[in-house]
Amino acid sequence: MNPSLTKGAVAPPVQFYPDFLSPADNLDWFEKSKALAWARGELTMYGKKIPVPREEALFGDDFRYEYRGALLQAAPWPDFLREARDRIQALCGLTFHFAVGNRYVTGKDSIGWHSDSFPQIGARPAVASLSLGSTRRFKLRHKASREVIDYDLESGSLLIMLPGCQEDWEHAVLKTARPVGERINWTFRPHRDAQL
Ligand SMILES: O=C(O)CCC(=O)C(=O)O
Repeated sequence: MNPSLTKGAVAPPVQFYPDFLSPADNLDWFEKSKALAWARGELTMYGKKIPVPREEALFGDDFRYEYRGALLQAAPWPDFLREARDRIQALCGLTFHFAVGNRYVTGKDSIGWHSDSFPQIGARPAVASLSLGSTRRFKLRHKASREVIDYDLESGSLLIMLPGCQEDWEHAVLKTARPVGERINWTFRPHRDAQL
């Protein structure tokens, strides 16, 4: 079911394109994504270092990005990812300068509740999310009403979180006990310094 909107709920400020990619690009870009360099970082919880429950990658224009407390230089765009960025920009008229990749190898990989609100992506950013591989459930939760809306993000789907979404909503892809295959998600984001 896509999306699960309860009667009377507030609709989140998103645009959803379930079939953004053709089946051919879908498969090709998933394989190309898998072949990139991925890293499973560490985070500190209650003073203990634990592996991040997903693999990550960072590509983009020539800027430095603050990422989990470190200032990183994004690797240059692979051709297919730049093309994805260009196609998304042409579709929605918004501008994106870098992409964060999340690779969920099994259902144990996840990303907890959060909003993408870092000073570097500017005020009221739009964030575009392209999914490849296995379907996972993407959850949006309104910060005030706690209303939760689910999107099952299939391969080739594009969900654009419009300005206001990060301010009023959180999102997550939670662990699942269901047997699921690998999934890769790219979130395309603006960079404040490009807008100066
Ligand atoms: O994998 C997803 O669909 C969500 C990724 C995400 O929440 C993020 O990159 O901030």
